[in-house]
Amino acid sequence: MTTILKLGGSVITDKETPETVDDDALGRAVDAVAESDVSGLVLVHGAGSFGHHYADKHGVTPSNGSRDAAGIWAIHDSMRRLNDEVVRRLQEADVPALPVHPLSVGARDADSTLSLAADSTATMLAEGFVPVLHGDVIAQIDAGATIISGDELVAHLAREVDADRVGLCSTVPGVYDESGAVVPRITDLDDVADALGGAETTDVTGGMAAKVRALLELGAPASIFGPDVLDGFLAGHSVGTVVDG
Ligand code: IP8
Repeated sequence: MTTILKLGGSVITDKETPETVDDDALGRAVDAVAESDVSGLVLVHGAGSFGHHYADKHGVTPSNGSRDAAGIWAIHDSMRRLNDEVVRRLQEADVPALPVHPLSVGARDADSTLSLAADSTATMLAEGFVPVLHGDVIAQIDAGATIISGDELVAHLAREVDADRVGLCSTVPGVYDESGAVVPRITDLDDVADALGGAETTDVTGGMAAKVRALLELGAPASIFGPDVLDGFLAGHSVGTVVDG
């Protein structure tokens, strides 16, 4: 059984203050992982108040690359420092966490298709470690380096490691319907197209609609939920919104 869990950047950092870990929130997430008996866990975390600031400063996005090595390193370095902290806290709680830095093990080709040396993550998993990846910069053919988000890593890894379950722990408790209630299950984008602003507009507006569309194509059930039910997700319960195409 393999589970991929993404901890959103805004869950584990203080978004208002640059480069600040939300110690309490990270501590609660670490405790939930440490106290669960989930085996075969891959963790991915986002940037929060770390990488985005440097990505903006150096004008690097998922589609706009840069060849400025110092700028690319500044973005990566901030994410590596956040990752160091996440891995350190997990290890302190006796979780056998090890870092995997996408910049060092992956690349995109000219049409943006991602390849990751998934051997690294898969071998760590097979050996009983908990690989911890993060949103990062990544070299891209003909573009220098571009941003790779945690969500994109989750979608890629779900196929590479043949995940059985995927969880996205974010600051919202799930996908809301038009009345503001959390939708328990989505099997088709049409189920929530009205609430999300219409399927046609999703690529432009991004946000939750783009997330749901990507999750519908995963081939594994994916849950979107808030931090207060992370322990329930890790215990195998249905929490938040389950997206299952
Ligand atoms: O927070 C963004 O990852 P995300 C990564 O998962 C960088 O979107 C470096 C800005």
